[in-house]
Amino acid sequence: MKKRLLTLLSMLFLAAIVLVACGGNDSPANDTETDNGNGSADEETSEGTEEAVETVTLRLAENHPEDYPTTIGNKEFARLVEEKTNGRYKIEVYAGGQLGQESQVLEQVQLGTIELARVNAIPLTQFSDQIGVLSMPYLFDDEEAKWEKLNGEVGQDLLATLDGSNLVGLAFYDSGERSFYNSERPIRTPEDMKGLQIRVQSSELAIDIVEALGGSATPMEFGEVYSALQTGVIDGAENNFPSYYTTNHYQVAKYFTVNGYQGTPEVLLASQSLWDKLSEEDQQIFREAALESVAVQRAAWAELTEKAKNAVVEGGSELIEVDDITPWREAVQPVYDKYGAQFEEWIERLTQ
Ligand code: GTR
Repeated sequence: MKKRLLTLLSMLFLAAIVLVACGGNDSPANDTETDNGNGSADEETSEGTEEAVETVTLRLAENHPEDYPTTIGNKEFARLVEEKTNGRYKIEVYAGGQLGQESQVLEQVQLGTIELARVNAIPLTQFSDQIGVLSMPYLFDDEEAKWEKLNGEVGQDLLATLDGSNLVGLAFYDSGERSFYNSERPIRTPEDMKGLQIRVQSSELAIDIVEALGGSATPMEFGEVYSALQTGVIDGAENNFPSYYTTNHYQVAKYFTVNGYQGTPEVLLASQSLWDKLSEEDQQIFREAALESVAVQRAAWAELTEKAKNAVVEGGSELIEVDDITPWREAVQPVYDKYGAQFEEWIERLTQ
């Protein structure tokens, strides 16, 4: 009996030795590479330390040039994320539409092949039936009150309406007010819009607004507007002073009607697939960094708006000031008839 037990014990001992010898690679001590799969993981090991600090590099798509206010905001966001995560995350900003036009970028962010992007809120109306409230004509009349809301709880709740679309909204950036411009004639009242082919962003709401004002709406990518104006495919478009200036649209459509009909902001977005890979703490850091970058973006916005307004006038643009917006407000009433009920709760929360 004793002998049998001894034989059994020695067999077990031998088996244990064999197991240790073969299975060694699975031991965590040998696991030198930690791939958490977020973006491209360039492993940067700080020399001299035993632990490998991995830097995950993420791409952020931006369709404006390097020194445009949104790009300045993106870079501040990137700086803050890098600082707050002690270099675990590095965000590279691809300005000037290098990663594609806005709608392509949105698709890629949804797929997770681009991790971050700054886009305008209008194209997002395709993915949230609530966020369009921000593009309702003549909705805001107090800029600072608007920004208090957008930077606060209402803003975060509105961004959360993107849930389920594979997009995660982090913060809003300033985009001032949009007005109409064209190459044909000065527009003073909605009647003057009749018969004009006006480019809009891709959104049913944007089309509805132009049609309510009597124009013909042509959805088109931002990057195609300059040549469409130049060749006469369209007569006009609408945007804020900084975009009108930096795209050189003012050189091919000189009549700018200052009717600030829409105050749609910009949005800083993350892909859902990136988001799901971040720890809760890191998600918090990304949100905080996005919100903290808003002040820098808005300061740059105010500066460029002033500069752009002067520059387009110097460049030959004619600014048509609209003193009385009553006829414009009245003309967009059909838009309120169509969307008013849908947005009721948000209109209240944003404007009261
Ligand atoms: C700009 C905005 C861009 C783009 C563009 C457009 O104001 O910053 O992201 O949406 O308008 O009209 O397409």
